[in-house]
Amino acid sequence: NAQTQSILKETADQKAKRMEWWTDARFGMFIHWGLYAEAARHEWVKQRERMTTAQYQKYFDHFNPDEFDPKKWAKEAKAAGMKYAVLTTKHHEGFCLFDSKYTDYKATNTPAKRDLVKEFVEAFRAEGIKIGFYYSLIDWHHPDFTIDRVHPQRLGENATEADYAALNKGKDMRRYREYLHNQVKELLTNYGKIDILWLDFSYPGKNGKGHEDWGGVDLLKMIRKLQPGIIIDNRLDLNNYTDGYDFETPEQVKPSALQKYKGKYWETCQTFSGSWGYYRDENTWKTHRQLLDLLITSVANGGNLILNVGPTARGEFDYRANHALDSLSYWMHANNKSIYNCTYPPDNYKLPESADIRQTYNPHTKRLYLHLFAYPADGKLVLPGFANKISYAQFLNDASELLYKTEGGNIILQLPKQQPPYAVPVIELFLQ
Ligand code: JFZ
Repeated sequence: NAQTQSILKETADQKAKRMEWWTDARFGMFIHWGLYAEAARHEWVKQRERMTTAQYQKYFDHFNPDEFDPKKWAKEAKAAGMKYAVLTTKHHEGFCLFDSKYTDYKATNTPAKRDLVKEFVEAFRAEGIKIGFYYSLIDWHHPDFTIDRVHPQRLGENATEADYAALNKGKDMRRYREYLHNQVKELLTNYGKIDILWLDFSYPGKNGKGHEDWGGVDLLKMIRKLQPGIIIDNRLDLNNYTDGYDFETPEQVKPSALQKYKGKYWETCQTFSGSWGYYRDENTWKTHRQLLDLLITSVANGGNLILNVGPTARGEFDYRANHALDSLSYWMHANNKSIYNCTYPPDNYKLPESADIRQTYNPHTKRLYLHLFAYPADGKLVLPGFANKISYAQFLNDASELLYKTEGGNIILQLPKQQPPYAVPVIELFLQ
């Protein structure tokens, strides 16, 4: 898929400048919140269980998040070291957390009676956290959005073309397209400066939807015009344009799969437990160490991590999410210098590939960070070929000196017997 056409005229340097705060930030919070939090069994519940809009109505009628206080969310995001936050203003279910004039299917008409997006924006901005909007291109509520065979859950595997034709009779995607453009315009007009737009998602091809269905080129032009500095994900299906998006979005991949994105702008989106919306009975929560691994390995490959929280229907983070965020905040408080403004090191500072050490590098300060996923039992850490490359070594968490000697072309660091009290200790090397 050659990228040939261009929508904006922007040089690589101009783009780098526009992206700078985002690449420096490295760590963000995703928030998936909507009516599906009440079902508490996946954000795709309407589709998975083939519920009609009438059957889904009970969640709208009962949406009453009595504990919603985004100031608390913002404080937790900040404590964990997250520099930006992206909220689902509308997910595939079509429910709008914001007060849109183009629909009645919105939070202000539920018992919540508030514009939840507005409160989110104010609370996070007050903490100095950059603001992102997730907006679903897919809409299972809008009367003109046609249902496609690529999502066969809606009608079941055995549904025929005629079944789909009957389901979609009278629907007009042109009207949906207008609605989509109008709502994106509202979001980018009524809430001040918006830093990120996360559109989701396209599934082009026969029986699918792509940029032509969304009016993608015009949409992108409008977005850039309304918010010139905004950073946009790659799910609008404008991959054939040099500037049809700003960053790639590897989703729920393993740390070992992140290497192939090196050199691009990218952000891996990850959940705590598997689903994005709150899922009460899910028992597949990642360990705190796995979360740290995702963060460190993202930066070690030159990318960002956006970690998702699915608040409950009462508007709170689940205690397991709180616990994980606490654990990350403890580590980040002591070690965030190896994350912010960092990327992978230049080739001449690369250690041999190892499962036990992940390296990051700050090109501004020229410091190299070694993340120890295994602590050497004898305290000896050999850095092959590092003779004359470093001038000082310390632990990052407490700036305590690490003694070393040169042997042959190698540096041998002598670490204390006792591992510092962090799941992944970090060594900071001052390069010569
Ligand atoms: C989408 C949503 O369906 C999901 O609910 C969540 O919001 C997530 C962040 O995004 O899921 C996708 C979208 C695209 C791919 C995979 C899952 N993809 O391109 O592989």
